[in-house]
Amino acid sequence: MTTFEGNFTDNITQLRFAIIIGRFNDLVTDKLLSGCQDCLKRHGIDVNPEGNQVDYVWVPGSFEVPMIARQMALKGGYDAIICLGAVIRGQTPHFDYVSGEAAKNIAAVGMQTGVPVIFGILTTDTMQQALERAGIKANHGWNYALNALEMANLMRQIKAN
Ligand code: INI
Repeated sequence: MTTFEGNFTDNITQLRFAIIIGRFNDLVTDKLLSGCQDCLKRHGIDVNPEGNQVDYVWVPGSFEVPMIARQMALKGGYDAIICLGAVIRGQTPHFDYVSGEAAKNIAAVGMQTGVPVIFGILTTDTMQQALERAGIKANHGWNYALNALEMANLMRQIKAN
């Protein structure tokens, strides 16, 4: 029998990623993206938009992220798709609708297409909490990229064996 476990070294130059970023709260999502790119770069991925390893898609907000993630997954050729957004609670129930739909539909994209989709939508009560998770204390974007690398590698291993 076999133990499958993703690593961060195999086939690095062959991996391809799509990153979908919500522009809403871009003070936060810009930083998540930087963290993401930093991690990918340090693992040997060419993050240049003109290169052939990472494609970037900006959408209006987190609500639109899953639809484009699905489109990119169906287009084919990506080892993993990273979804970035920031939903910050306001005074209305809007937060619950946007964050709920984003989470549910991003999960559905992975399940329906078989392409690993990383849930990188921050959901916080305040802007301060979001910024803390986007670089002030830690940058969750870095971890989302690490998760994408691991899942991309794991998926290749499972398909090859
Ligand atoms: N989109 C976000 O990404 N974060 C939010 O906090 C947010 N709030 O609070 O409204 C938000 N709304 C926009 C939404 O994602 C859609 O772009 C919009 O509803 C149009 O479909």
